[in-house]
Amino acid sequence: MKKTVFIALLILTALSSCVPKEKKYFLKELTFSESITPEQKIKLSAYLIPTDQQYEWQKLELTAFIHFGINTFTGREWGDGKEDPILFNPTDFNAEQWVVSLREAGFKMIILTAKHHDGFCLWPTATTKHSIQSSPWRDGNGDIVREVKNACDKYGMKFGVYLSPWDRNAESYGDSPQYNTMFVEQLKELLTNYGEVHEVWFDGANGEGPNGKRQIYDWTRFYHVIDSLQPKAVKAIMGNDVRWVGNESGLGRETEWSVTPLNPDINETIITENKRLNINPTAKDLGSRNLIAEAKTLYWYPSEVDVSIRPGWFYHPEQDHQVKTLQQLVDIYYQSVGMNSVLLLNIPPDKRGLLHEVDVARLKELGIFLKNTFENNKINNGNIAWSAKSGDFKEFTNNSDIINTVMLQEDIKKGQRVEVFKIEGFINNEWKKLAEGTTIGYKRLLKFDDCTPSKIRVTILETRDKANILAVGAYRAPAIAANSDELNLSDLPKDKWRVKNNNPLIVDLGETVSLKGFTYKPAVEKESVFNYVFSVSEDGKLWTELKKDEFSNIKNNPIPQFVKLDNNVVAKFFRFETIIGTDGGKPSVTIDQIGILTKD
Ligand code: FUL
Repeated sequence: MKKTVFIALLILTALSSCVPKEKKYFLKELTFSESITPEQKIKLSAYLIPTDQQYEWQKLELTAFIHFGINTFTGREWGDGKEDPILFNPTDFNAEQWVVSLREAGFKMIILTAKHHDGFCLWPTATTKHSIQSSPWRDGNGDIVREVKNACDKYGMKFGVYLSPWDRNAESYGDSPQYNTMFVEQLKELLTNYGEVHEVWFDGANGEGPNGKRQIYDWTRFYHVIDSLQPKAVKAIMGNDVRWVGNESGLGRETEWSVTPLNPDINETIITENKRLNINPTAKDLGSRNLIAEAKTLYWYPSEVDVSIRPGWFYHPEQDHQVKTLQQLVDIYYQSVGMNSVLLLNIPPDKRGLLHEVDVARLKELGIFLKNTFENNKINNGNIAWSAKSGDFKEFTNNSDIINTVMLQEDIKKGQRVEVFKIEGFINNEWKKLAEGTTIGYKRLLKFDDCTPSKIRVTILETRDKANILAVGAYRAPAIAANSDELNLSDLPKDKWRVKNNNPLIVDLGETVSLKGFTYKPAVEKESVFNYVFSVSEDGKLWTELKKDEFSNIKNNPIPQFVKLDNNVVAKFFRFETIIGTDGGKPSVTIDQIGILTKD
């Protein structure tokens, strides 16, 4: 009997929350009582809202990632932790140069890789010798974290830290309690000695493979350290405030819900629940009605789009001509900031300790583009908030200006609600559809061809509860000149190549060449090669092994891989053997995926 009364009370509490008049909001997390209907769940989900930290973070829109460390000096993407700290020696380090370029481009925060997977610490730490204290830079007395933080403070830039949980150097890694204590010490150093920190980024990567060390992280303890030392900071990726968008290519989702049953896999309950719902950060659907109907708990867990301005996360001189074009950056901006996400764009400093000239120039172009596009809202009264039931619309007059972009914002402090909307323009006395979409959230940007409507009409077609529209904007983005630099993946044409064996791939090049390296292009939607051996031969009988290595980070960032050899090698045959793939298999490779480099 008592139990029945209790359940009834629970249901009543949940249902009373469905009454909008009460304006009962749920901060960051909402657990449904059992036996409420899917419709009621949807209505409640409309009242889930971000914490202050999450809201402040979302408003930054543009955050810069800085991958800098021992890999900058070895040319690798993932160091193995055995690198000699002596290699770390930037010749012209200047954190202010980074901050000034980034600030001009519109960035509001910088996240620095204080420690990447190689375990090399960019600050003097008491936890390991594997740090800049053991490097020749500033005779071991330097502190990169301090200098970056000082530069950020000087120019009003917020500061965040990336501290890799996976550590290939720490001896204790894999001995869970001991390593967790070391990791907590590292966190404490970073979060007590450098002033305010606004984001702590925990990478999910762990490339140890099936036979590697297994570390069981104490996430609850890590979270507690952050929350108590830096209450304004958001915890990202393996943290439960900010979600990884699910790829490293700069692609947001057309339908992007910040309200989702997904949380990072940090404890058994969450892992089991994510499995039951068949969701993970790469899933296409993280917030549909069907998913919510199945969910027990929902979180405010907004997406962050991390992508590098170059193919790699670290600086490699051979990628100087592969810095993303302005068009690519602008597309990324529309697909991230314009799709209810924060853009975390990586700009890796070079061996001098400076952002490279090409990157600086590109940042400048991006800053100018964004300013030129978004500084003038062409419609009137776009900044007056309004609310809408499904089917409601609002019109805005345009002062005869050409437009090609519309911006919509929901007031996410009152939840995320809009499910379908359309935008029309009044052109030659009739309404024409300019764009349509699903979610809005914090910000939605939509592009269409240049036109000059005398007014535009925004219709909220479906919404989970009364939608709160904060702002509407219409803009003219300037045209961007086309750039057709195609990436060369092979210096040798393949018409003379003869495949001698498929797995491992053995190829007769048809001529003897002086080989300088090779390329590997991951196949689309197929398992990629992770560990490989590359060998060559002059006669197809006697083989020389040239490289036995890994394509670091290829799983999350499946871009063409360039492998340069230390010395030229004469060869008529090559053999490419997969040791293990990114999913533990042994994927075969075709000649379409391999290129041979013979030029500098
Ligand atoms: C990945 C890492 O493995 C990459 O090296 C890089 O740091 C990227 C941001 O996250 O998971």
